[in-house]
Amino acid sequence: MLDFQHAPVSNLELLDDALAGLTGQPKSLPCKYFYDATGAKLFEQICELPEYYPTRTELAIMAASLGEIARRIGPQARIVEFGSGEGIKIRRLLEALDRPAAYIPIDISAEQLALNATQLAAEYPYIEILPLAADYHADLQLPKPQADYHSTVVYFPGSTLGNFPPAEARAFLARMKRIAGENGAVLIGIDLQKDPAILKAAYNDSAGITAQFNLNLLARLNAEAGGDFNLDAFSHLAEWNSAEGAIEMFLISQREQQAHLNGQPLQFAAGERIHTEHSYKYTLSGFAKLTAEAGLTVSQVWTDPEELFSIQYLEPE
Ligand code: AVJ
Repeated sequence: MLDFQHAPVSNLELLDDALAGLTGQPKSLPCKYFYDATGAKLFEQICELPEYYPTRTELAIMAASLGEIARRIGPQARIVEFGSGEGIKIRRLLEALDRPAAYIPIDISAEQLALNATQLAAEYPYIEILPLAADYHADLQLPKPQADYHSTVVYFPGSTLGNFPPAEARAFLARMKRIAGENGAVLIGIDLQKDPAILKAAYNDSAGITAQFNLNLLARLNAEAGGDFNLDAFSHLAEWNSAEGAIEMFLISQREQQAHLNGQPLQFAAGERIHTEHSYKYTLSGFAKLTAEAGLTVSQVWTDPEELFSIQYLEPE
């Protein structure tokens, strides 16, 4: 048998997940693999695109409502964030809060986490920064701050929950509720349903950055999982699925072709799709229903004047 030229496999988990997704029907790849160093940079560029409204709208809502958000949270809160908090959002929040007791960023990438935590600790010497390197799907033992704390608030910005299908989103909300505890809360960014033309433009930008972001999955397979994908033979597609209430991204095979992963052949028909991402968009009532199913009540919603995006405060029932 012919052996194809490919880089050695350096990421076994990626190889396993990609083989499972690409030998299934329909084909798919997990969206968590978008964010290697190149993908993270491309996502930063996406956030700056004129068509991509979520990031700038969430920041504008924050800027307009920070005082109210801080009052809701109250003094001496322990803030837990899923993600490593490299961004502007956590800084705004920490600066607005009344004597925050601690900030606990949770991230699977220990290296990135340590880097960001060191940076934040230097900027906010009066806040205990207690990074926790963990997979946030596993059970977590949160670090205890030295300072007294009044409540625990789980912060999950960026509408990242939108990447989970409803059943997983519900389970994840229930998990956040458990972490927040009885007098705690969840502060979450949720993207809203709107004119599909606005949604489609946000995921099909004219500069083609989202296409590069999507195709980077194949570049990663080539670099880390022994792949030999021809990136020019796949194209980017993002569609609004109105039945699901989600933007869905795909990579489409431009012709009949074969690619390999670690020597294993994979066949693609002309026009065949690889599903790469769900980005669920909610109505305010739809999201309230979902949180209720997870035992959380929406106690306050902040939106922009056009109701493109929302920041929501959820408390245990
Ligand atoms: C990081 C999940 C919020 O779904 O809008 C951006 C990722 N994908 N463009 C989103 C993404 C394509 C983004 N989230």
